[in-house]
Amino acid sequence: MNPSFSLKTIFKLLAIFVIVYVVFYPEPDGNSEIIDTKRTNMDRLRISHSFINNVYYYKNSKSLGKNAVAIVMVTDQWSHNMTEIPLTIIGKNETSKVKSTTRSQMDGVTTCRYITTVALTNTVENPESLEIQSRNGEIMSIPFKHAKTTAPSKVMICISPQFAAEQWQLFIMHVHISRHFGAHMHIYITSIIESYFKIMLEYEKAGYVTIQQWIRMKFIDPKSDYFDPNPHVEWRNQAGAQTDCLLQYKEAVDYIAFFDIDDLLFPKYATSYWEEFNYMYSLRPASSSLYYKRREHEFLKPSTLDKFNFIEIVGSLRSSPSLKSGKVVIQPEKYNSTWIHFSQNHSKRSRFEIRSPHLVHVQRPKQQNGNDTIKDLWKMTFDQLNETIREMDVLALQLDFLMRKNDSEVIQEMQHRLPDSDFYLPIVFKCYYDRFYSWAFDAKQQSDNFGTCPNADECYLPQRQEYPCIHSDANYKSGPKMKPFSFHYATDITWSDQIGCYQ
Ligand SMILES: *[C@@H]1O[C@H](CO)[C@@H](O)[C@H](O)[C@H]1NC(C)=O
Ligand SMILES: *[C@@H]1O[C@H](CO)[C@@H](O)[C@H](O)[C@H]1NC(C)=O
Ligand SMILES: *[C@@H]1O[C@H](CO)[C@@H](O)[C@H](O)[C@H]1NC(C)=O
Ligand SMILES: *[C@@H]1O[C@H](CO)[C@@H](O)[C@H](O)[C@H]1NC(C)=O
Ligand SMILES: *[C@@H]1O[C@H](CO)[C@@H](O)[C@H](O)[C@H]1NC(C)=O
Ligand SMILES: *[C@@H]1O[C@H](CO)[C@@H](O)[C@H](O)[C@H]1NC(C)=O
Ligand SMILES: CC(=O)N[C@H]1CO[C@H](CO)[C@@H](O)[C@@H]1O
Repeated sequence: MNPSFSLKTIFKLLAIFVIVYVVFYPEPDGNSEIIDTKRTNMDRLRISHSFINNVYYYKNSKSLGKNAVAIVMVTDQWSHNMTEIPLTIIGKNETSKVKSTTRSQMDGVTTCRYITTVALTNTVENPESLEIQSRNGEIMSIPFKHAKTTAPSKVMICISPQFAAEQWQLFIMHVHISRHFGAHMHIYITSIIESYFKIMLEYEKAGYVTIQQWIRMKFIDPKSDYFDPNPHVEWRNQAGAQTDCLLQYKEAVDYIAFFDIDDLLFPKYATSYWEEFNYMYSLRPASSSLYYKRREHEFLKPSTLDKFNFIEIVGSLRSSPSLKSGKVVIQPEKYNSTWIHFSQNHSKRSRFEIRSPHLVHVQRPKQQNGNDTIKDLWKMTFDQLNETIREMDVLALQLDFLMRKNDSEVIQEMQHRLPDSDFYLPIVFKCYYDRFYSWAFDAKQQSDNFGTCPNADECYLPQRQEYPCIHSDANYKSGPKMKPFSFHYATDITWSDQIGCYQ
């Protein structure tokens, strides 16, 4: 045997082994959070993480078909683009098993790593389980709910998530206006002052509002490197909450409005929202949405419930000449997802922009107690009220408010524990201003945050002994290591009085 030949062979084999090892041995995917406080790291990860907010099953959907499934989640769009990569869903019932693929759409900005995503498919009838199967063969079971088939009203107003919520005045105003014009309010809460929360629960009992927890997203067992979604999604995933509201009421109502708590709409052509929206759609039936621009307003915010009076509040309203980007009212069969202002899956031309009325945007109240520092930060001018609010409606609102208060011992008891001046508003407003409003609306383009993901998750919120807070809480689950998307979700969602007033 020639020893040099066998040595050569050994070297060849070694070289082949090294090449095979380099090509096929999986690069480790880590297991840790990548910290990116500047929110500018655009690295692509081998695995995109995704947090599932909710999964809905529709036995019969006008727009999604029979046995439809809608998954609403946030996905890391910079690592993998879910609109280009279908997911495989396995639905099982007693007798059948159906494997289908999804079609996804995203709604949000490309400047944030995580984006609201809806994946749609059709599956077995009456599924007992739903699973996602990944390209690497891993299977994960996902919890699902039946979408609603009935609702308290034909018009739903979905209110984006509230955190460190203290402006009970805005809630009382909005919830009575919503009720008076025939809508039901669905509100998402992350954290809220306890006394305010107890009053909100009274309105829920009386059938004015439905309250739902909006939780923080968490990857409890990520199994590969990840970015925390909370600081890397647009405004606490507000678009996700609005999309969740759309998907749960999709088959149950005629109209859905995606508003903030400070976006008030007074109908102008009819006495109820339902008739007003019917009328608007009759003018342009093919519209994807009714688009109401927002007009800034200031008003005198009462410091106590005793001083709360719709006649005085409306009397103090003053309008700004400027109009800001608006909010939409939609027919749910025409929408599968939405963003904060409208769905980006519809052309601008398809939106019916309503010339009048506008939303009465009450972001800038003046206080009876306390100073108004937010007004110095971002200055605006106000003149006499330039929106139509009927006196008859204002009187009815005041009467309904008095009756509600008179009817509820809890409201009477809690009213003395409500905060009489703003504490969190100036802190949150300053934080939002620095992170976003300054460069987006107030021409301060030298901001360090120019063009970055609109998010204020890292803003510091002090806590106060005298005003305890209720916060959403949950347990979390992570699926196996799935490629290219790994999924996480929450279970046992509840309220906690142990967390405090945080985002
Ligand atoms: C919503 O999804 C359904 C089912 O995939 C589709 O037929 C419909 O066109 C979608 N609508 C919009 C507005 O994207
Ligand atoms: C994802 O893919 C869609 C469809 O191809 C495209 O419109 C969108 O810009 C892509 N998003 C990103 C972040 O690349
Ligand atoms: C299971 O799904 C199949 C296919 O959708 C359907 O034909 C069957 O009726 C379903 N079984 C039950 C018990 O709903
Ligand atoms: C305004 O009130 C806030 C909190 O109530 C306080 O921290 C701040 O110093 C006050 N500012 C002025 C100018 O009085
Ligand atoms: C009131 O609004 C109308 C249009 O909606 C505008 O033409 C008019 O100038 C406004 N008046 C004032 C005083 O701002
Ligand atoms: C308030 O409630 C009391 C009894 O509960 C009733 O007698 C009174 O008429 C009510 N007042 C109003 C304004 O509804
Ligand atoms: C304008 C727009 O983005 N339209 C898209 C809406 O979603 C459907 C289905 O995903 C696409 O086919 C459209 O191009």
